[in-house]
Amino acid sequence: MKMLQFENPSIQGEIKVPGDKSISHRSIMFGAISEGVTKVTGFLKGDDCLSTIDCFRKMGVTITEKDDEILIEGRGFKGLKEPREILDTGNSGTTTRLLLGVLAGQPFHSVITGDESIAKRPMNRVTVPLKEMGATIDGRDDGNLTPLSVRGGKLKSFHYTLPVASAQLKSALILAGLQSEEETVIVEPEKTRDHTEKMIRHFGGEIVREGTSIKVRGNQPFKAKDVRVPGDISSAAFFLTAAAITSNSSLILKDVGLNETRTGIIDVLREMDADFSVTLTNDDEEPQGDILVKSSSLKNCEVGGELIPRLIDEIPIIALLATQASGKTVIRDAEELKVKETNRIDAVVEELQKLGADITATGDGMVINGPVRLKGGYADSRGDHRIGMMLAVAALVSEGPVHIENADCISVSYPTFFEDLSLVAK
Ligand code: SPQ
Repeated sequence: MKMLQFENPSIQGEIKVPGDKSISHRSIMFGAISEGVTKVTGFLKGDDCLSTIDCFRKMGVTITEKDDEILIEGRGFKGLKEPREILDTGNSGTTTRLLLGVLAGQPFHSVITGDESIAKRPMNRVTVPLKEMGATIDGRDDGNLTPLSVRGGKLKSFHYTLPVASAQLKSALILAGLQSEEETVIVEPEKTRDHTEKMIRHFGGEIVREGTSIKVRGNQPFKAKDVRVPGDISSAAFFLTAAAITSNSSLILKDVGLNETRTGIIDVLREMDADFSVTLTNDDEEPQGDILVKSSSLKNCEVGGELIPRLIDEIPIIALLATQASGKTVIRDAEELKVKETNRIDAVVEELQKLGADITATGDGMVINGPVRLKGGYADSRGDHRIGMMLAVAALVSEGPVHIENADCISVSYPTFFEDLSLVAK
């Protein structure tokens, strides 16, 4: 149990949040399927990304750590080996789903499993289309739940409209499509994070986007190329909120990733009248910049539609932000929250209610009335890193202490979160 108590705190100074989780996973995967050695800087050494490293090592890829760099000795898609052991994806949905796409095209047998939370997350969104492409996949609940066994094979040409806006599903199908003899066409209902597409181009491959449809050819050679991972905007979101909701705060977040498919939180901060500014420091394929954020007088907003995929992981912290804003904030079109590490609609609403927030669940989101001075109390991360960090930030605006059950899970995406919080909370 972690106890946090602050007396009129302000958030001051400068921090650099750890590397982007989505890009870190993909840097290992693309490094592994390329020819040559890829050097990754800024890699997130959180449990989730370490699970990805572990799985690729089990398929014969040499991955080493040198100072702050990760070196991947790529083997190409054709050089991956049948793993002797079970591939353990831990708590990581990204590892599980993207790996299924890789394994679908591999002419060997493998078994994937993860932790208790992964065992509840739906995999049929990925396994059903991968089976249609030609892979043999089985598991609990007719191939929906882990452990899953995969025998990959020759994959055929495929045209698929995604039933949900999911970057993991899109990426799994792209990774399978890259191993097919023919072309794969994927249509997204809404644009989701495009790190996989950017990685393909970065490693010398081709992928074409026309409106909502994405076309990719199989059998493309990839050449190793160093990757710089920017700071994770999903991690930065906790500190952006911390500074905006406390008095006398002024915080600089350095080198935060600003890929436009991920910056929905910036749009929400603007909509809520937050006092912040962004300075672009690197304008390459994965742009990054510094964000200065100050204490803010916040107003309510509406979050829904196409914005949802651009901030899906930030909704727990946006809910907290809304408790400190004047008026009624409505979050809608976010049913996907129900199949994350926890049911994040229930978890956010029930845990924030315990601390004294005026928040109600709806079928596809939540409604929050503010501003409310939180009381503090006992709450539970439920094993979900983003709920754990949201509760820790809630302690900054609570009268009494906040006790967080299961705070250890934060290490999946932000191992140094509490150190960084104590560094800037004055
Ligand atoms: O990897 P995991 O556990 O699914 O992580 C989460 C998170 O909060 O860190 C979701 F629970 O992020 C997903 C995100 O929600 C990471 C991701 C990606 O890297 O492709 C895409 C999103 O998931 P989805 O299901 O919308 O594709």
